[in-house]
Amino acid sequence: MKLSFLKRSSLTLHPTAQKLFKLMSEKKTNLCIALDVTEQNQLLEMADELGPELCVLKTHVDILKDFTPDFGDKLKQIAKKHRFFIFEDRKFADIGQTVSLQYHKGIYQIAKWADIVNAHIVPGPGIIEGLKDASLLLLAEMSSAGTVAKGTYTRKAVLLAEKNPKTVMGFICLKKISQKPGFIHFTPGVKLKRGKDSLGQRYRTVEEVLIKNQSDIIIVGRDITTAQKPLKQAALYRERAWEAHVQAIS
Ligand code: 5BU
Repeated sequence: MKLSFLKRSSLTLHPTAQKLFKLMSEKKTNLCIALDVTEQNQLLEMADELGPELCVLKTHVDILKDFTPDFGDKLKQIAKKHRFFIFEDRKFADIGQTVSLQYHKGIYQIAKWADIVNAHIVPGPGIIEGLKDASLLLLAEMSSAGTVAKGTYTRKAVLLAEKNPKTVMGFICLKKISQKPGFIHFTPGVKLKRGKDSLGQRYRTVEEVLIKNQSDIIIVGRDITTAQKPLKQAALYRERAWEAHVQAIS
């Protein structure tokens, strides 16, 4: 089934998924940028510069060396200005009680500023219960070489998502893994050319991910953030990804 993002917004029970599908459709972007920088101001400046190009901005708040409690509010203001969602790639992986505390409490207070978070399914369904007030992506597959998240494990993630459509809005995966159109597929490990880094990351191309593998959103980090002109590079990825999406559903 080849459906537009707009059509799919009416086929999900998840309010954040509905809004994200609509946003992608209106803003014409299915690009998520991973801003893996270690200084808050650099992150906020890049978010402001690249914001017009993306639908989702992905953070790893625990790599910031100068985090201050106003970070979330500042990022939220930029997200509102440019209309994008904030995805904290926290990869929760503990029992329900602990992940609930990690999501709401501690230094980062993730629940206050992140629209989307993700979780491993290793602990079983309790992790979804513990994060039931979050908008959750399940890690069904990973881009790294030798990942054990495959086969039965991936299928289990899909089953868990389908049982919890009001909490789970989609997946981190390498390809389309659920036939239910309400779930959004996010794929990391994307570059303009296939390849790998020196620490196990594997890259597929934009077209491979969106056309051949039928994913929805590409997550791109260093190839944009370390480019000489990040905005120009982001615009290029945005264009390639949107063209690939249009081709995939036509
Ligand atoms: P890169 O610079 O494009 O390689 O960054 C990829 C980002 O996506 C980085 O923040 C990773 O933590 C994140 N990522 C990933 O690369 N692969 C995965 O399977 C998952 C997350 Br889950």
